[in-house]
Formats: sequence, structure tokens, C-alpha cells
Amino acid sequence: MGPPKAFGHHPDGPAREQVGQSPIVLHSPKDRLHRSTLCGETFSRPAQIEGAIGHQAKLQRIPTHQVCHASTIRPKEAHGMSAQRLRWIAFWLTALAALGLVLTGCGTTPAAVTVPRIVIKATDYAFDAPAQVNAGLISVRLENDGQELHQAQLARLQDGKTMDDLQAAFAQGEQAAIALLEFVGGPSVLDPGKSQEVVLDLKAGNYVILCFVPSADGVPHLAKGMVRPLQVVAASGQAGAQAPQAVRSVVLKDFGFEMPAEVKAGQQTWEIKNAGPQLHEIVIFQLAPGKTMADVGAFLQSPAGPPPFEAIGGMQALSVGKSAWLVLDLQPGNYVVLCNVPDSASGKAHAELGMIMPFTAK
Ligand SMILES: [Cu+2]
Repeated sequence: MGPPKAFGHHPDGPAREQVGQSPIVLHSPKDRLHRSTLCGETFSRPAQIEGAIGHQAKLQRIPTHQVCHASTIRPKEAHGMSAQRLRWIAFWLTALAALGLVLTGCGTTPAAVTVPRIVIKATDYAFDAPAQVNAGLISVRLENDGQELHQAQLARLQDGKTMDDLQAAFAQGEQAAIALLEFVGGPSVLDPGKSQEVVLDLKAGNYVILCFVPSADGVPHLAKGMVRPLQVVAASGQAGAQAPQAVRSVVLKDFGFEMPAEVKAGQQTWEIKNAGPQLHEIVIFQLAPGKTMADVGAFLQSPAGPPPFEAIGGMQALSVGKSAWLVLDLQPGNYVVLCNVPDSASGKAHAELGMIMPFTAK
């Protein structure tokens, strides 16, 4: 852990956006002094270890300091924590400080809480997935073990609605079913053998995992069995995991993508936000050598021969105002992003209305 990371609230550090949102504020930029608004104590970089250990010692005796430290973990939940839990946090903070891992007292995020992971396996035509997960941040990885393209759309049923209601709505048409659901993302369309990871923030409720991809006969996979319920339950006493660090935010809107035309190749996380007003998704195709966006458009209009791209994933549909994180490992090359969600007025895919753009990874 390098100094800027350890000193998370440093104005030049990677967590600089958090300044002002935590109990630690910049006290004196000239002297690089930081101050806790809860306990009044100041911290300077050369005195990090001493300051931290001294502070941790106080933490053992003064309840307000326990609250102060706990607030750096999850401000909204800290004050509702049980005394036992606060003692447990205090114990670990002290232990970590003694090891030199906690360098800055209140200013440091303690050992990161790992985001829980689940794997969804898709076959022709079923999902293998857990039946229940805890609410909060969760990493969802889709592995396509089938012969066809698959996706895993996660959507929350409106309160009071059941799977039977959803089934009845699907019988009336896709728009009727969409009206019963809040779309929260999920791994997007994948070629056979590929996988995609996304990180979602799920609130408690009854969810479904869906695949809208049609087979050659035109029937969507969800009508062939690719509908699976998922229960998200409120987690009690679970420390909050940190949201992934994203290198960029990609905004989806009617009808386009706000993102650069050129990005760096390699491993990276994008935060995907839907600014609306319609439902949107981001599907990523990696172009075959020599192929262009025009070839993709022509193939989508009338598929013939091998596709001019590989479907490498993306983020499934998000309701307006929702965001989620897309974990990518981009090979250098040319790509196209597009949205296949149907327009609520014309029924045309958003890609046909302009929601398609090329980008290059270098
Ligand atoms: Cu769209």
C-alpha cells in the first residue's frame, strides 16, 4: 500500500473525491495536515504511524472515537452498529495499527471488504445460479457454456408482483413485462465459451435472471427456459464493501454513448450510468480483422455467414438513474458498442436510432 493510497483523503490521492464526505478533512494544505471533524485530532504524513497508534489507543477508551472510526467504514450504518460490532472493529483497527497497516487513524479505510461473488452458468437453455444472495454490492460473472449467444439480465420485480404476474405479462408482450421490472444490469451478450464480470448494487427483493437473445427460430431464450428467480435478502451486520475503482464513467442516453473513441487496452473497470429517459444497455462487439461498424450494421439487418465480430459481453439494461460496474480486459483492436433495447415508441432497436459507436483499444 503506497503512501497516497494509505493516506486516502490526501487531495492528490486516488480517493480525492471523498474529501469532504468523510470525517477527515484537509486542515492545512501547506503543512499537509488533516483533521477529524469528529474527534478534532490532526494527522500529518511524517507522523502517520505514531498518530495512528496513539489514536487507536484512545479508540479503546472513548466511545465517540469508536463512532468516528466506524464512520470511515460506512457512514450511514456506523451509528446503528451494535456495541459488540464496534468493539470488534476497534479490536481489528488496533491490531492492524500495531502491524503498521493502518497509517492514518480516522483517515484510512481498513482492510478492504471483498465484494461477494457469484457465477451464473448459461447453457441452451437454462441458467445455473444461486437461488439467494445478500443485498449490497455483488460481483456477477456469466460463463457461457452453451452453443448459442447468451446474456444474464438481472431485474427486480416490483414490490407485490410475483413470477406468475411476470409470466402473464410476458404472454401479453415484452413491453408489458418490462413495466413490472426494475432493470439493474448484468453480464451482456457472450459468444459460447466466453465470460463477463459485472459488479451490481442490489437492494433486497425478488429478482429474475433473464436471457432475451432469440434463437434462429426467433423465439427468445427466456421462452425456452432461461428465466430464473433470484432472491436478494437484506444482510444483517455485514460490513460494506467498497465500490470498484472505475477508470471512466460511460453514460447511456437517448440515443447515444458518452465515452471516448479511444481507450487503453488491458484490464479496467467502467462505471455504466443510464441517464435515460429510456432503458439502455451497452453491448460490446470486438470486430474481426478488417471489419467495420458498417459490416456490423449490415449483419444485424440481415445475418448471413459468419458474424464480423465476437460478442465479448457488456452491461445489460439499466433502468433510468441506475449505474453498475463493468469489468473488462480489452485486447488491442477495434470494437463497437451498441444498445439493442427496443424504442418505446417505434419498437426499433436503439442501435437503429443512433445508439451504436465504434471505439479502439490501444
Ligand atoms: Cu438504448
